[in-house]
Amino acid sequence: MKRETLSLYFIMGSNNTSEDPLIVLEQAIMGGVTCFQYREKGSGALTGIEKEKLGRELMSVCRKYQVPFIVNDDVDLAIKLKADGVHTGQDDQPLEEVKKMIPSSMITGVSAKTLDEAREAEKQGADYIGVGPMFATKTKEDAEAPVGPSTIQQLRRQKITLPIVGIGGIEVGNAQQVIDAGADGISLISAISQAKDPEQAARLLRESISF
Ligand code: TPS
Repeated sequence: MKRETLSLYFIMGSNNTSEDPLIVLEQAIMGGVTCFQYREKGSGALTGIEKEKLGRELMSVCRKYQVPFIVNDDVDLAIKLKADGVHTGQDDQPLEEVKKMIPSSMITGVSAKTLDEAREAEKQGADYIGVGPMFATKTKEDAEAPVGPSTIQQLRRQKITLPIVGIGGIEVGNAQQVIDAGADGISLISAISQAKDPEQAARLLRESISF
């Protein structure tokens, strides 16, 4: 995948906003979001047919603007919707198995924060890794302690060449640190989904980073 696709990688599920997620996503894309992940997780998350319906609707917003649509964790849903990609965490299905289920054209992303996890992701053919939490985050209920941008710097020093996005607690004031550490982009939920003006929030985030 092109590294530029990861510049401003927005993630959202129905419980990350009090507004209509379809409108939030469209505004965020207008503000410069380059990639989107549908992550329907945590308290009050939709399941079954409702989860599928919202996924379909969010995907059609992405398609309108040619922004890649990636599904978190749910490989079956990604296949069913013909999503552009699927993202898995270390506690989810191993990428090796996921790869056997999906078309070879589908983007695969993995959460990784140690050198071993990053090397494994690379070996299994991940297209990118998400490294974090960079900073303290309230969004992920099971989030571990922040690992900081220096983790990305270390992965680069150890010759991890995969595209990397930093994630967790990223906002305008700390985004450039993540890029300076060697990331290809920033990934975030609340800085956009909880913003009063998601379009402006996305624009300010995009303007706060340079490569
Ligand atoms: C690309 N993850 C790590 S921290 C976090 C999530 C969802 C919360 C961020 O929220 N990398 C990618 N996708 C993922 N789903 C993860 C990692 C896992 P906030 O920006 O509000 O702090």
